[in-house]
Amino acid sequence: MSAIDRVRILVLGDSGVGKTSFVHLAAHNEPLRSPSWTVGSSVEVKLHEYKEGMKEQKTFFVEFWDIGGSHSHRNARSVFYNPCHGAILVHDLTNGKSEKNLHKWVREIGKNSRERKSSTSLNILSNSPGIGIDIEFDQESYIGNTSTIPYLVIGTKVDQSDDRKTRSESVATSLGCDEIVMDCRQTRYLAAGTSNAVKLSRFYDRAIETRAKSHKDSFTERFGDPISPTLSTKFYSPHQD
Ligand SMILES: Nc1nc2c(ncn2[C@@H]2O[C@H](COP(=O)(O)OP(=O)(O)OP(=O)(O)O)[C@@H](O)[C@H]2O)c(=O)[nH]1
Ligand SMILES: [Mg+2]
Repeated sequence: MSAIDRVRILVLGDSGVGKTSFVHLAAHNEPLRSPSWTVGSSVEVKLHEYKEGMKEQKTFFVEFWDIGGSHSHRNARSVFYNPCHGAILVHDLTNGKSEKNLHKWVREIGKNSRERKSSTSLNILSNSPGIGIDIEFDQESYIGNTSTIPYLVIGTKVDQSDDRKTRSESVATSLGCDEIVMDCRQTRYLAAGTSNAVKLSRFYDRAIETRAKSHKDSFTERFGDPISPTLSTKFYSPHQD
């Protein structure tokens, strides 16, 4: 039997927003009654069918790397960031600051990615109502990551929030990704067939494609592109008429 491939998803956001609660629900299909504060990171795994029902269908392990959000542990977190095939950004709908802070988490991914090049300052998310933020960050790695890894934004504690749509959509819109608004203590928010379940499944599929692409890129880096003109000429021209 062949081994099942794994895809690695980072779950990021401020302390107390509900990352561990979300991951538990997504991985076990049942709510976590009394989560404790995550120190460092914890990993949960679930099986996912890539492109279910299609001829490309294949089973993968999705690894959720649930990173403790405490500010005091930020320096120790970098060890968890590589490799990263996708990121779930979690904020608490009752705490607007946790949404604004998502830009810091995106920046942490950028800072800890492999490629570090020129530094610059850009105004990211500035088109979003209420979250115009100037950020000093590593432009190449930020852009590299935003363009190469998929994101999903989760707004938690919808059961306690009145102000749902405008806040939760803005970061997701800026990143060009889907969003899910939910109560992490209720199974029905991720039930099979719901639009949330479809968004999650689509996100896992994108992460799997990102992983496949990064594997192909590192192969190409080491051995060259197997279908590049150079290789074609070298290996096939002697057999041509
Ligand atoms: N009402 C409500 N409470 C929630 C929801 N999600 C999480 N909680 C509660 O919020 C608290 C913090 O949740 P955690 O899942 O531990 O948060 P975390 O983001 O993992 O926090 P750190 O591990 O410190 O980074 C817990 O008491 C959860 O039960 C939700 O959707 N609604
Ligand atoms: Mg936690």
